[in-house]
Amino acid sequence: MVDVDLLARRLDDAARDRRTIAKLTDDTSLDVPTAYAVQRAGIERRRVRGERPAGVKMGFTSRAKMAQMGVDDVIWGLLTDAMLAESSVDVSRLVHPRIEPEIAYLIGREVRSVTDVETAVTGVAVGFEVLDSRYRDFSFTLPDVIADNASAARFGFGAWHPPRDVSNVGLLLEIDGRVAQTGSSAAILGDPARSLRAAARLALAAGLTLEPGWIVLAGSATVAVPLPKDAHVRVTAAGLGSVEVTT
Ligand code: OOG
Repeated sequence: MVDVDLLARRLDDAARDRRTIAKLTDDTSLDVPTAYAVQRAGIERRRVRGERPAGVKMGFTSRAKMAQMGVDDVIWGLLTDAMLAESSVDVSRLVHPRIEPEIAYLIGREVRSVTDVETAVTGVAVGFEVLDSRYRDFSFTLPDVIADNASAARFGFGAWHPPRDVSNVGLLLEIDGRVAQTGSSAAILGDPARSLRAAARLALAAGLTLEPGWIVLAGSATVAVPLPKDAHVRVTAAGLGSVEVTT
């Protein structure tokens, strides 16, 4: 029997102590459903500390990311209010942070079915996600990264715009005025709206509903790049403006 709470504690302690650990699968045989149980137990620990759920993040929704991490299935994780970075990210609290450009959706009302999700969206924005794997060298298998809440660490987004077609918008990630990555939202499952529907489907299957005020991060269109200290980052999406963050 896998001790789900023990594994969740290993990951949670590593994040709080800012250190990496060996992959859980090095000494435990972990399947995908059990890995999600570990993820949920980790979120529960955060909830007990007073963090509140703030949305859902999708992962490995683009080929670039799948190839970067050697993993080939869409995954998801939960965002909490403590992960929201308004204008700065304190990288000294993270181990080996990386940043990636994203499309963010704002959920306006409870989503009770997958077909319901697009009409429940009240805003779309350019966003970013800061990843920080709790595993040594950012190296993991699919169950490991699921258990680790899909490497979620921090996230942010720009101004909300009325819902619109974002199936092919140009994305630009700049660090200190230099282009770090460029891509198209079309890299996200062909259309980030597919990722949004997948988020609703996965949440419902796990007995969760997307709630009003929740954010859905559709996943990166590009590889993630190291997020250095004392950096100024700008992510721009054509027609959606920019979001900036300093470290
Ligand atoms: C896992 C998270 C992947 C994305 O956008 O594909 C992800 C990782 O790469 O550490 O969030």
